Amino acid sequence: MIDPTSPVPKYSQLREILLDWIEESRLGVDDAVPSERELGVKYGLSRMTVRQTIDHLVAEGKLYRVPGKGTFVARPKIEMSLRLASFTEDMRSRGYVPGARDLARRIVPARGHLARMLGIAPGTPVHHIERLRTADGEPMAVERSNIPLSVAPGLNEHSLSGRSLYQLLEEEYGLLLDSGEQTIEAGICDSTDARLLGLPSASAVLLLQRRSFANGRCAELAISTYRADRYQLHSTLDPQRGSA
Ligand code: 16G
Repeated sequence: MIDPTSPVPKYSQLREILLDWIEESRLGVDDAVPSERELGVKYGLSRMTVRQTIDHLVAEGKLYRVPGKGTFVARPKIEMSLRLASFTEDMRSRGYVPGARDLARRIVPARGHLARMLGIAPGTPVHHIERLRTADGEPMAVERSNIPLSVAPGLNEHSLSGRSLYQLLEEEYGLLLDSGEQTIEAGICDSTDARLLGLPSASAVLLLQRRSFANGRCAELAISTYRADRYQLHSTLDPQRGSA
């Protein structure tokens, strides 16, 4: 029930109620949330207050709207792995069937930025591989990998459709990635990635840039676009102790 005497704003109280329904499984994924009018009547709230709560939950990705149909409970987001795992391993460990659709494969000379990031001389040839990554057939990310030709000569002759790149690098080239670094930032997807990911244009995405190394040598620079409506980041935090 809403407590009108509470210092907690009414829209926050309604938010707590709706989140309880979701977390206690009274409302499951894709279940319809009662209409704004029904919620207003049930809790004695104005339509505007109810809308404010629903708008926030939609913006957070907890609910989604279907025009003309109503508001529904969204799927929980996937926690983005912060390990040096392949997409295939990561998806399998979560019970999804990983997939990859080849979008482009070419060999290009690395220009300034790319060459610097890979630690190679400008003009050195690299494999450029673009793939759409899927989980249970649903588009999740567009990945653009750059791998120096010298790291994996002949890689372009191997099909990557439905195959793990990391597994291929290990099996064919004995390449074991042993360290990596990654930057993650918020972004807006361009029209190409929006179309590939099946998102409305200019949707929010997570932009990832990962460098992976084997024996101290950079083996891959991957620039990826991940759906922000399906991924979230989670980390544990240690207290900062003993520093000046
Ligand atoms: C991850 C890596 C990507 C790598 C891919 C290999 C990020 C941002 N990307 O998705 O760099 O190419 O795994 O996956 O983490 P695969 O072995 O399943 O092809």
